[in-house]
Amino acid sequence: MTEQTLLRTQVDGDIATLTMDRPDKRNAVNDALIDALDAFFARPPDGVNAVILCGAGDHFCAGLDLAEHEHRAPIEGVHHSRNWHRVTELIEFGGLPVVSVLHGAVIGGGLEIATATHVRVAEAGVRFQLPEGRRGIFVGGGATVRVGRILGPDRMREMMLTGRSYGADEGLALGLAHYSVGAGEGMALARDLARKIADNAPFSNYLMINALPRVADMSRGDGLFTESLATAMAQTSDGAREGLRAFLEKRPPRFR
Ligand code: 1HE
Repeated sequence: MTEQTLLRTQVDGDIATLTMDRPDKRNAVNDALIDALDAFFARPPDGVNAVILCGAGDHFCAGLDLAEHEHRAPIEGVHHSRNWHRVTELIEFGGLPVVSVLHGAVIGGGLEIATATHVRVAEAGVRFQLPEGRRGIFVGGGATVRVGRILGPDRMREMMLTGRSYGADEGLALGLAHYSVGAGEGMALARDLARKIADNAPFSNYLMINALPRVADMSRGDGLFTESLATAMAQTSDGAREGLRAFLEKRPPRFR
């Protein structure tokens, strides 16, 4: 199967919808699928300003393809995990805002991919779970950092030790999701949110995506200084000129 068929890409105006399309395997992520995500986010089509990421069939993603997870030497395991880190960092920090529609299994590596996206819409029936303990493995696609920072290490540890799963409303309360909607309602909301985000000034979006989590990693003083640099860059950009002019002229801004 080619990369294109594992990850279906549909571009509608300035919004791209990516569908992980391996429903017979619950969209489990094999090397070809991670390569297809890599290829899209490394070189997104020109003119795309927001992305929607979803899964075909009844599940978002059942995580790492366990059938491909043959015995590896330790160094090969490091390379495999580092590749997931590279691709999930590209999703999170590549500069394109990503809205994910989460339904069914959002398990293991599926949750690691989901937490690299910026806006997460969870449908009723979703199942957030980290079952690595049951498989004799450990998270390797960024969960210690991303899920750990959302839930806190204490709650993440309990989640992993007991293999419990959280649903949409719990995920909303805990921060795994930003919206909880009924079954089948996620895509409509995702489109609406992607439209709003794509209508923002691109440089402002870039700063939100990149500056906020980096500032959270800094000391207070470094964070405040970085904020000043970011705001000065934004305020002197074409986007600021257009955004402020549009406000004064009582019309919607046109950034592109
Ligand atoms: C898979 C995978 C997979 C399904 N790798 N093949 N992730 C997990 O431990 C989750 C494993 N999957 C499940 O628990 C269940 O499949 C589901 C709850 C997601 C769905 O259940 P169900 O009853 O709808 O489907 P199923 O019958 O279990 O699976 C259908 C097929 O998908 C079946 O293949 P078939 O050839 O027998 O039809 C399954 O083998 C296949 N399948 N999930 C490979 N994950 C960067 S490190 C990340 C570490 C992790 O992600 S660990 C967590 C892995």
